[in-house]
Amino acid sequence: MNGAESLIRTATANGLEVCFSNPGTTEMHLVAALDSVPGMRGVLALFEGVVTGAADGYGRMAGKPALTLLHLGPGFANGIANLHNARRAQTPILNLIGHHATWQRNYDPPLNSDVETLAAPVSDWQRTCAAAGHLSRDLADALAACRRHPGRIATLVVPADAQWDEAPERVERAAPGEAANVSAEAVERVAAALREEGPSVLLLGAHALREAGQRAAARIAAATGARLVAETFPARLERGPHLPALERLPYFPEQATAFLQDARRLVLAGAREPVAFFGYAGGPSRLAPEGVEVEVLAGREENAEQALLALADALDAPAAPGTRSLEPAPAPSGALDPAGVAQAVVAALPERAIVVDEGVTAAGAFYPIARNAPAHTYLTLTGGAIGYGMPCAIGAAIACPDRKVIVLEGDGSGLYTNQALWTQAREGLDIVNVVFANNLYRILQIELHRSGVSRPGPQALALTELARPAVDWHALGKAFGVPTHPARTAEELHAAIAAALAAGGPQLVVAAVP
Ligand SMILES: Cc1ncc(C[n+]2csc(CCOP(=O)(O)OP(=O)(O)O)c2C)c(N)n1
Repeated sequence: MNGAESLIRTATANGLEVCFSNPGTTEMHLVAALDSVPGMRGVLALFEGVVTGAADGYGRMAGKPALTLLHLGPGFANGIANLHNARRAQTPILNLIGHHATWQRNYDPPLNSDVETLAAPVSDWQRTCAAAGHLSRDLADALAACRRHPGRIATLVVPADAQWDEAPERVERAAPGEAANVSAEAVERVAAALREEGPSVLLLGAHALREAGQRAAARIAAATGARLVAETFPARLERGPHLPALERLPYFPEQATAFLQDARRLVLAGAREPVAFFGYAGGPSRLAPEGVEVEVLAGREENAEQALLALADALDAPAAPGTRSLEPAPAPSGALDPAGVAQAVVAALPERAIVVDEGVTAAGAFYPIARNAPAHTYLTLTGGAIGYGMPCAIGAAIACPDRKVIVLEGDGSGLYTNQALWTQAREGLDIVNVVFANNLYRILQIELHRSGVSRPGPQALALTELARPAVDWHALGKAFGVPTHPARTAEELHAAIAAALAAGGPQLVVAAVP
């Protein structure tokens, strides 16, 4: 058995099943090991940003890491933006980066680079393997690092000679991950604060947004009147009539501050204290207004579900409320403004769908309108680096083959990683991509306006519009082997999504947003 086989055997023996890949010469033995060792599904993506975005979607939905297989420093560097998003999402991912044979690296060949430095900012754990005999232990250590609650990114650099040299048969086991429980004192302190006078906001993030956390939060709200609010960009939020209708902290700082204005205290469960996404001249960084007490129930890395359950019990809170009755969603009609778009998507949304939202301005009304949608899982862009949507859907669809995945995709964002469509087609994944073709970076035009540029000049306009030439999304879908459907009104969008869902497999709905 060579080192590459030892590595893949260790991965499969520890329950890993998928390797999102874009390999090169320094990964050939790992590529070959996917055939000589059974049990690992290799999935090719044509750009590393698709590899890492897919691993993010997989990790969010599977609750365990996928492997990525990347080609030296430059290949890894191409995947960094989506690893940045994944790190913000606290997604478990195990990166394998092939490298030159140890002795070859000394000669500084063209693809040589300081991969360890590139990996550091997006890796919670990293190691460069010293020899084939270490690979099983290295992989098990990397996996143990990924399993630290709620999920981490581990990067293992694997020199080519470590892949081809002989390795022992022994397969190492990775330590299980454990979540750090919140102390009884911390729970009691927050319970005491919540018993005091004045309105409270309970801000939920990370695993507090899974079902158990939300149910416990609903009990706390019933006992104390606290307002239940989701962080602005959750990695994974469960929604549906069986769960409370969470509000969501607004994106723009002045809206978020106004939203929190009347609160006396802000209790954080798995969420950070909210800060502005960007600083604006004269604007705030911290969003909680002066005078709002901030209480941390559970930090981002603690067990927020356990903390919420313990808090509900400490407050003698009643049982979780039953199923909410949904208001009938308004029938989609008229223009493809944000409300029309959201109505069309919600009306077509199947039970248990996974919605990946990178729709930027066009999808701005989806969250509030989907309050009355059937049960679904909602994934958002956690780190602000656009180009995650269609790749993330690949991973979500592979992790959950019995569920439909719907991507809400801005056209500008989608063009960063449009090669994702090819992998969706090749793997036959049940994904409906809805692209909002406004031929603009609309949000940047809004930001220009907010920066005080009321009449942008020709250069500023040229850097924020995509219409010359407009991208032909139908041709793009065809090029990658994905059937497309046009939509110009909310009625057409609803019908197109319904037809795409019924057809099955990857589909592209091109919504001509005004
Ligand atoms: C990696 C990265 N590059 C650039 C940006 C800056 N940026 C934010 S939104 C945006 C354009 C989004 O356009 P689109 O997806 O078409 O949505 P729209 O604003 O039109 O609704 C850009 C370029 C970013 N956030 N991330």
